[in-house]
Amino acid sequence: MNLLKTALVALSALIGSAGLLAKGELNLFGWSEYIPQEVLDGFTAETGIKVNFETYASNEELLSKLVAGGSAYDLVQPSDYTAEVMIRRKMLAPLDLAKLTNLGNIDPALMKLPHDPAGKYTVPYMTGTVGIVINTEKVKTPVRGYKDFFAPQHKDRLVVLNDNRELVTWALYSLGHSANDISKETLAKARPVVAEWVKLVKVFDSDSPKTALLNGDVDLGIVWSGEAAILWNEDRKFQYVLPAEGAHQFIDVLAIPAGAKNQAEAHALINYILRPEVSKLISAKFPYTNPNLAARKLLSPDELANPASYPKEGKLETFRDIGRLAADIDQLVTDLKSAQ
Ligand code: N2P
Repeated sequence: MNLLKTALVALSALIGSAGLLAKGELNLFGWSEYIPQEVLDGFTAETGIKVNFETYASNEELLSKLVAGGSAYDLVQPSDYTAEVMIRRKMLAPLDLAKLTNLGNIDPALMKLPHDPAGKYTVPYMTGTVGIVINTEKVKTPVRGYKDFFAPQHKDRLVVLNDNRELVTWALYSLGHSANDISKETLAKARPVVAEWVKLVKVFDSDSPKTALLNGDVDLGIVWSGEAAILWNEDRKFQYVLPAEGAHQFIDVLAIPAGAKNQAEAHALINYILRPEVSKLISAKFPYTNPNLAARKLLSPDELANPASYPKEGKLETFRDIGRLAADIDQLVTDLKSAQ
């Protein structure tokens, strides 16, 4: 027995010295088109920690995968309001802030917000807005808000996010409500508006809505600001407008699911992402609004002047946890889309 043990120790030392033994790993579940692979590769090269990376395209997809269990994620990337849901349902592990030595780089104005008032569970990753992109070579009439966007003459010329909460919020804004004014009554008012709108849309896409605009399939979009920023960098004909009625501002965060097996590794990746030079790489590839003030100092004047990444003005609101009404929203949009 002892001999066997000695042999095993010798064998693992041999594998370890040959660099064959993994120095840990972690399972990351993040938004698609948001975390550059080169950042994960850089982390692995430095730490030896392997990152298994899966992606999703909506907060609802993240939540349902986590609730279904089975997949053992160590690091996830919810939006503010979904982190709020997860904290309420005790789905997140408290962070060990002592391990996050680079946390001071984050804009203090984005810490301890209502979704995580004690700042115990979440670290801002990127923030952004949801707004209108217009191909100004194709669209000559002014488009200032949702009502202009969803005009009958734009039928089959539109791409919008494939996101139920977003779609219903735009309808609420067009009716004069604010983003979180969600009740059975306001949803009943939003329903006929959404019913008309879905008939006009050509493409629903949350992963890469820029693609339909770039290849000329559509002339207008309602997209995440980072997608609009990429379009602006490609061609100045793509203009970004924050809808006059009101626009959604999101703060997407990094968080560790309760019971995650590889929490030390997850903390290491969060702290790596918080480094200014790493965060700068994220901005270069996915030009959202960087909450890391030390990283922002490293961005070029051109990056900071991108009107989609760093909008100058806008009537912005964040989403809140709306409890069971989230299921009503999903039902409403699913019904209306399937009636198509
Ligand atoms: C990235 C999606 C970004 C953010 N593809 C949505 N909150």
